[in-house]
Amino acid sequence: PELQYPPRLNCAALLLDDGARVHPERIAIRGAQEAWTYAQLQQQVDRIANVLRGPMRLETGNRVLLRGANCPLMAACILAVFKAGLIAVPTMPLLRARELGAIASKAQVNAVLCADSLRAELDAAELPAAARANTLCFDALQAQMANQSAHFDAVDTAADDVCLISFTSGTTGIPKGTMHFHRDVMAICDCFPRSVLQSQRSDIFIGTPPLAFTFGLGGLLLFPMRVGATAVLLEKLTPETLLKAIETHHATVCFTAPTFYRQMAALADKFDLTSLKKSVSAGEALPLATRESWRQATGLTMIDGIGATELLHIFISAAGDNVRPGATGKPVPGYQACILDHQGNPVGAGVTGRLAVKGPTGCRYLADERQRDYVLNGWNLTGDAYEMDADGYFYYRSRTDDMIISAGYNIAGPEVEDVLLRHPAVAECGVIGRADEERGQIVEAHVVLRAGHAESPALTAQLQEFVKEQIAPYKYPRAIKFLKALPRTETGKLQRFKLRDE
Ligand code: 3UK
Repeated sequence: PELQYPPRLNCAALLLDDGARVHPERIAIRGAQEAWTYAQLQQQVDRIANVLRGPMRLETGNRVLLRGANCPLMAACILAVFKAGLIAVPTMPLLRARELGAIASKAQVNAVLCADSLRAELDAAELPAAARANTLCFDALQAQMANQSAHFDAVDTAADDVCLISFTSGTTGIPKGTMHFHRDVMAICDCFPRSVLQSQRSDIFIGTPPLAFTFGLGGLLLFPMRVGATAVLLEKLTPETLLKAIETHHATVCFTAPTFYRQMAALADKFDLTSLKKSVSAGEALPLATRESWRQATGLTMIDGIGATELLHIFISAAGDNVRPGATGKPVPGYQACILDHQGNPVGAGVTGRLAVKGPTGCRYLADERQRDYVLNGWNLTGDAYEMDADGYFYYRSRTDDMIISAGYNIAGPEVEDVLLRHPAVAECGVIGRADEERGQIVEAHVVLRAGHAESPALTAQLQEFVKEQIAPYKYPRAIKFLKALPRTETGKLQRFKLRDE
């Protein structure tokens, strides 16, 4: 892909102002109530930018903490921060006061824009005094917008000025801030959506990931804008309401996590999903069982893609006929990937090792103490154990830290999960290693049963047999625990550390 950008670049000027000039009347964003054309979105964004640079007195490079569920105004706030030459620090809607305080102080935020419904946790958070004094809730923001001009000239920023500080959702619970430039925003729009997704102007994007998560920021705002398509931004979606919304809005592209697709597959026959052409799964490994049930329910070949906050978006993926069962895919054009051993040397095909990635959007941590762990000679180490086949397809095994070592065998939890998910009684499951005197670790499965099934010693034995029949018997779960629900992050990731701590 052509990833050369001019040295002076404001990503909002390119995404928004170009769109508003070329196709002002196309619908840019639909919310629960409103629908904004590109021209209307531009006016909203410009009014917010005028509030930021006028009454809020912010200066180029200042940082703005953003807090809101997916809705048109939240999208406009993010774009306004970019356009005004400021730095967006989006925060996940479910974060608590303590986490918000940590982010505000780590990112040294100068101001806050916050949805009124998410105000309580913000009020309880410890914020830098200047940011506290410069906090606007959406109601107050809208009142101020009315007094501002609907025109704002994009601030002339450098392509490598930081415009976004994104915090990792943290399967470990400790959020890390990562910095991204204006050109990184353009680069993700010009990689995965062009070569793998092949998005078009006629597309209608929908899905669940929050705009505060770069999976959602790209998939539900930046990618549609890059091609003049429409983004549907809805909050509090459930598998059922997302299916309904796909039907109502005639959505063509869906972005969500594997666990959502699993639940949607079971309900899909109640909805008209014929508009849907592409479904993208990311955030955690897509079990083959989920890929297959989604295909049975909708006829669609899921587009799996691995992305990371550190690298901004998806860097290995495959679509359509290029999908190979069990593999995430190949490096997205623009990116390179390889597998390294513990010394940092490349390993051959069929050997599991550490995934290393290079591309236009490398990791830059805000506090650089972890930089050396993530980036080695320009290669980004994502913390994932992967394997490559002779044709260059990449197969996910587990997080590097989550590999289970039992009686000398390496066992990847997700492989055992994929088998368990094929059992008719199993709705969700998570497999971890539990410390064991004799074997070092044993495989322990945490299972959520489907409605109509009850736990029993007989079912436990049946599940264990089921695994032994399909994969090497030493991988079977020696312990099985039944839960009502699995602990997950707001981004759909299983929190294995919580299963281990139980
Ligand atoms: C895991 C996957 C297997 C993997 C993300 C798309 O998830 C995103 O970013 P995070 O920083 O987490 C990164 C880690 O999540 N992962 C993500 N996708 C997959 N594992 N298969 C997948 N398809 O461990 C990775 O290192 O929260 C995803 C776009 C933007 C993102 N930020």
